[in-house]
Amino acid sequence: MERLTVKTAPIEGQKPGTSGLRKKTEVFMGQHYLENFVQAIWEGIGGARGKTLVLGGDGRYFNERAAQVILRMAAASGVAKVIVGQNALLSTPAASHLIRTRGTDGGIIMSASHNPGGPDEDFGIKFNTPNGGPAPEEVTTRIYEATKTIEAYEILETQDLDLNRLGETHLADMEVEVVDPVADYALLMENLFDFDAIRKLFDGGFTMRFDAMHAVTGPYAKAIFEDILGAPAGTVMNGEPKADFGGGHPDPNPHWAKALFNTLMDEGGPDFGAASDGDGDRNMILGRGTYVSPSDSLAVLAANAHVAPAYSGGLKGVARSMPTSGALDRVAKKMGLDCYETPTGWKFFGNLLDAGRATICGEESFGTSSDHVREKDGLWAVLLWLNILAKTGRSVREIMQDHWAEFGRIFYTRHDYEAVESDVASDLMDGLRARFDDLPGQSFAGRTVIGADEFAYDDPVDGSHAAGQGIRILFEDGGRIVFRLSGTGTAGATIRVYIEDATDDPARFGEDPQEALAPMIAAADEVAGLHARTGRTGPDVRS
Ligand code: G16
Repeated sequence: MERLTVKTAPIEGQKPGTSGLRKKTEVFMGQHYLENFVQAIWEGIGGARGKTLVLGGDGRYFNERAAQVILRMAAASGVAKVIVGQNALLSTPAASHLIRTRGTDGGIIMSASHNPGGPDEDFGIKFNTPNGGPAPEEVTTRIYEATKTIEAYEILETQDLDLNRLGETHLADMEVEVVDPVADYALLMENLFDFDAIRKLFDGGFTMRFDAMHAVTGPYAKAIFEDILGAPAGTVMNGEPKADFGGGHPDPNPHWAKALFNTLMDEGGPDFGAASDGDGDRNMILGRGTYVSPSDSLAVLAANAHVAPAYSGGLKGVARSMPTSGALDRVAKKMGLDCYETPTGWKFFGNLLDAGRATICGEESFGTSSDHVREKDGLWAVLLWLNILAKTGRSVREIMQDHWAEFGRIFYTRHDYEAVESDVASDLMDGLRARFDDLPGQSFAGRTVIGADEFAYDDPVDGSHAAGQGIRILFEDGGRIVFRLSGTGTAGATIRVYIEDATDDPARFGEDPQEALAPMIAAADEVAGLHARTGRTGPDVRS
C-alpha cells in the first residue's frame, strides 16, 4: 500500500450550499473533484489525524466508489477509525445518530437528498460535526476557503475494501468498522415511541402504505414497520434502494410521490400514508382523503408529542425555518413554549437543540425532527404520527379537523420555478429588494401590503449572524409571501415562492389550499412579475 501525494489545483464552484456540496454526478466524477473537496474537509475541520469518523450515503450512483476514495484518503491522512454503513449505506438521521452515540469527531454523508440520482443526475457530500448535525457556516466557510488554495491531496494506492462484510478490518493503520445501517437506529426509535400501542394499531387492521421511493429508507422502513411493528408485508412500497431511485425523483411531495398520493386520496385507500426522500430525512404525511402540509404536520406533532414516551414530560421549546407557516407559532403560544424562527437549513437548529432551547424543529420542505438526533428524520415523524394515531384513536382527517378547530388554519403552498436562468432569478430578487420602502400601502390582487423586508438571523446561542435569508412581503389580515432562491439545486436557479394566509373561520377550514390562496398566488405574480420575468405560465412544482 503506497501513500501518494497527488498534485492538484483549486477547482471553481466548490462552495457548499444549504446542505453540503451538490453537483451533477459527472462533475463529482471529474478528475480530482471529489478528492479536492474531501481534502478541503480535512483542512476545514482542523486536520484528519487521529479522528474517528462515520461514513455512509443514500446509495445513489457513485455512492460506493466515492466511499472507497474517501476511505483511502482518510487512511492516508491519519484518520484513526471510520465507522461505515454496510455497502456504504446510511440514512442521514442514522448517520447523525451514529456520530453522536459513538462519540465520534463527525462524519461524511454522501447524498444529494431529494435530487434524482444517476450518471446524468446529482451527487453530494456534506460534513456533519460531532454533535451529529450539518456543519455550521463557520466550518463550511473554512472548507470552501481550503478548496480555493489546495495544491495536493493524500491518498493510499490499494484495493477496494469489502464493504459488504460486517465487522472490523484495517486499511493501513486505520481501523474500519462496517456496521448494520439499520440496527442502532431501529433501537433508538423503539426507545422514543410506544411500539406496543402502534403494534396494537396494526393488529386491529389499521392500514398503511409507506413509499420509500427506491431510496435509502427502504430497509429501515421494512425492518421497523413490517418486522418489528407487525404491519403486513407490502406496507412498504418501492423498498429496494436503487442507484437511480428507479428513474424517479426521490422527493416526498404530492408531485413526485404521485402514485402514493393518489392511493391515499381514494376513499377506499389505506388509513395512513407516508413517504421519505433519497437520504431518509424528509417525510410526507397523508391520511385517507387528506394531505397534511409539512407546516401543519409540524404543528400537530408539537401539539401532540406528549403522547409518546420520549416527550411525555413536555417540550423545551420549538423552532421552525422562516418560510415555514406560522401554524407552529400558534401552538407554541397556547402551550407557553418559546418558538424560534431560523433561516432555511437544518444546520441553524443545531445550537438551539444543543442548548436545550428547543425539542422539536421543522421546515416547510418536508423536514421535522427532535433533539434525538441533529438532522431531520423522516421515519421519526412517521412514527410520531403513528404513536399519536394509536393513542388518540382518531383518523388523520379528524386530527387535522381537531387541530384547526383549536388553533385556526393557515393555508399554505410553495411554488417552485426550477432551472430559471441565474441572472433572471437574481434580477427578480433585486427588483423586490429595491422596493421595500414603496411596497407598504400598495395592493396586489386586492390584498394590501403592510411590510416588506429581507430576513436575517442572529443566533441566540453563539451570536452568529446570517443575512439575506429570504424576502418577506406581509399583507393585512395575516397573509405572507416569501421569495427565496434555493441553495440545493444544481442547474440554474430555483425560485421558491412560499405563500400563506390564515383563517379563524370554521366554515373555511375545509377549503382546498390552492383555491383558498388564489388571491395571494395572483398577488405573488403581480408583485414580483414572476411570469413576465421567467417566461413561465406557472410553477414546475406546487406543494
Ligand atoms: C436541505 C436542508 C433543509 C432545506 C432544504 C431545502 O434539505 O437541510 O434545511 O429546507 O434543503 O433547501 P433549499 O430551499 O435551499 O433548496 P435536504 O433534504 O435537501 O437535505
